[in-house]
Amino acid sequence: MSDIKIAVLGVGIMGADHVARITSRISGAAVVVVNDYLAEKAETIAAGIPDCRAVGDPLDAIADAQVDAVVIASPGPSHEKQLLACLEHGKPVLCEKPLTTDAETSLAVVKREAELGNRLIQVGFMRRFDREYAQLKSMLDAGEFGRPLVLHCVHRNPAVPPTFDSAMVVRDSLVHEVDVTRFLFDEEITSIQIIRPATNPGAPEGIQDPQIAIMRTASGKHIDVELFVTTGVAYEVRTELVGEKGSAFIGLDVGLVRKTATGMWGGQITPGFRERFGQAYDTEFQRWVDAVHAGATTGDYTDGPVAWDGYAAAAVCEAGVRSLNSGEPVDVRMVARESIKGA
Ligand code: ISE
Repeated sequence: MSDIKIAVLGVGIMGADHVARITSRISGAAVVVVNDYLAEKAETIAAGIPDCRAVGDPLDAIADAQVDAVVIASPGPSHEKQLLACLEHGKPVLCEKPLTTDAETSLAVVKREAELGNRLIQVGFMRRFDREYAQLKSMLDAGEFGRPLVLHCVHRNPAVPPTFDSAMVVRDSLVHEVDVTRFLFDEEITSIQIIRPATNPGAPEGIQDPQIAIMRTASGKHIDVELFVTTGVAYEVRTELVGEKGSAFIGLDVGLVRKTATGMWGGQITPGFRERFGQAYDTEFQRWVDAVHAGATTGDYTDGPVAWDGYAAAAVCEAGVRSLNSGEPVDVRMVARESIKGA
């Protein structure tokens, strides 16, 4: 079977990482086109890959006759236009979160995909492919904890880019726990409250950090999340699930533990999400490429979270940002999935 020829749009930290992943760690695909708003960056990356070109306009890259499938790793505000172009050209696409920047435009993308018939859009919620999350999900589905009741989560970053603001803590970081909740519990989140504790004196001026999110699902399950994105220490993502017959904890992330003659014991911290979720990204991409190969016969070019999951996450985050401003619990406004045939 010949390789799927991929265009990668956006070669910042994540996009460049995906180029390296497709080129050297997964099988069945090759990067043939790269695009970035910084043309020089795209040209440098293309020059390092055999038979790869830099293309200046992302819409030309999508339309390119040589391109079979697209990876969108460009900034969120470009996603809507690029996704719609992928749909119009019938090209399968793996889109980094967010699907689009708001629920309304995400819904428009969901509807357009449904109208056209084929399932072409997969969203890059990579935690679903992490070994520990996947194991937790299968144990939960096998009934090992009985009915799940509560999820306690911690999401800490050592630092964030200077452009980060309080709403981005919700849209960029909490969005992963939103997806994890929907993935584990198989139900929608119906309300969210963001609590603003005393802020970290070390956080950049004006950013509310830490934040505590409290969410509730349709059947009344409780989720709490500590978000703290300027700890100055390590990348830490932990999740504890509590059910009627037991609990489980993932994300200890300890690796090798050593003891030294100084009387200390310990290991190494994980610096960032690329290290913590490297295996998850590799698995996500391999499964997506395999699904794209299979899609010609099935009409489904995805194996993971789809456009609907991107829309649902956007709707929860939108309510989260409203709560961040008011301090009150806010109900999530979403259309019913059944109201869109094929969503
Ligand atoms: C970042 O954008 C990500 O997507 C990471 O997975 C997340 O952990 C981090 O908090 C975000 O800033």
